[in-house]
Amino acid sequence: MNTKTLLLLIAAWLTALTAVAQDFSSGGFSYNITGDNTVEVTKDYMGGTQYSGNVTIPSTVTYNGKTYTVDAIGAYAFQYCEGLTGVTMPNTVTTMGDYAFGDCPALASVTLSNSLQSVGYYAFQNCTALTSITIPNSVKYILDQAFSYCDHLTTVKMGDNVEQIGNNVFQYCTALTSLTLSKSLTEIGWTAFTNCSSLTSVTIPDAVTFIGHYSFSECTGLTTLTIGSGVTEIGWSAFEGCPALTKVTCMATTPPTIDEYTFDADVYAAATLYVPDGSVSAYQDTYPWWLFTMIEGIVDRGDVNNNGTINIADVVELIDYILTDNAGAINMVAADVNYDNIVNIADAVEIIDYILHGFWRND
Ligand SMILES: [Ca+2]
Ligand SMILES: [Ca+2]
Repeated sequence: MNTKTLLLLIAAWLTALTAVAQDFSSGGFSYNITGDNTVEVTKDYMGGTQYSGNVTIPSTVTYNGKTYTVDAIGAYAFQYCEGLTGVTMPNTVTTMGDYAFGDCPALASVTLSNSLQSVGYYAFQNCTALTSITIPNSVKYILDQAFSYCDHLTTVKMGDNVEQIGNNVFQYCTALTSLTLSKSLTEIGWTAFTNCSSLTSVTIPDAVTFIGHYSFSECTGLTTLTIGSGVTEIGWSAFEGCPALTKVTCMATTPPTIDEYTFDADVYAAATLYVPDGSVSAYQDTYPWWLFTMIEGIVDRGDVNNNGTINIADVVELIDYILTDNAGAINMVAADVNYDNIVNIADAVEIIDYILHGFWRND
């Protein structure tokens, strides 16, 4: 038996295994009872008709006189539903199984549950009609391959609490132009955005510590990259095949670990690397960062203590300077946030305002 035959047999066996699971149908949906009061939506195995059109999944369903909460979308539940054009998930749903909406070629509109904890493995893979997705604030994890090959997806709005983007999550989303990453994001998986060729600008939030291997490889349209202050490791080939990069900013004061092949040789030669003002020599002395022929310091407005982030510690340092006049202790250029050539309490007020609201009032 060759490998392909074996795989087909395993696939058939898995399908048979899942096919036995369907406890009842109601209102056009099939369900499995998963707990005393809970059900998951499952594939329509017995009815023979696939889900189609715009569907709104109910939050509760009554069966044999008992009311169940719909708290999950089962694995494969809507996979290969060719006529499915839209889905609205009730806010009772907290989990979704693998391939839940995978390979639905007409699925254009998706509203996720505000209680969803994670977007499942392969959840929307190959949903080639999907143009935008909003990830709710409840979601912490976007699991491997969740949106891979969604080649009409242009806009991804991510809630503030996504901590991890798994492997291959957005690979080959070739139309993706607007990407807002979560400020809670700590890890970007391997190959997560590879071949997102329409991306022109990417900002990696400060909370991210690890940018996965090949994560943005072959993003051929990428010109501007900003890496947050928290990054400690950028994987090999993370930005390989991104020849259009001309401006790379890395806000980490200590040069993160990278590989020679993290960036293309042409990028090392032609792009400008911007790093915190006090860290230029550290980058110039660290392999392979020193391959960048142009390394320039940036003054991070409001980063009074030069540590790459702006927070209350900067305000404390600034007030300490105002009280003691010890100018050597602070970055005077960064401290003059209102650009009036005086460092005084007005600057401290503006920094507090920035910390509270996230933007500078006098921009
Ligand atoms: Ca600071
Ligand atoms: Ca000032």
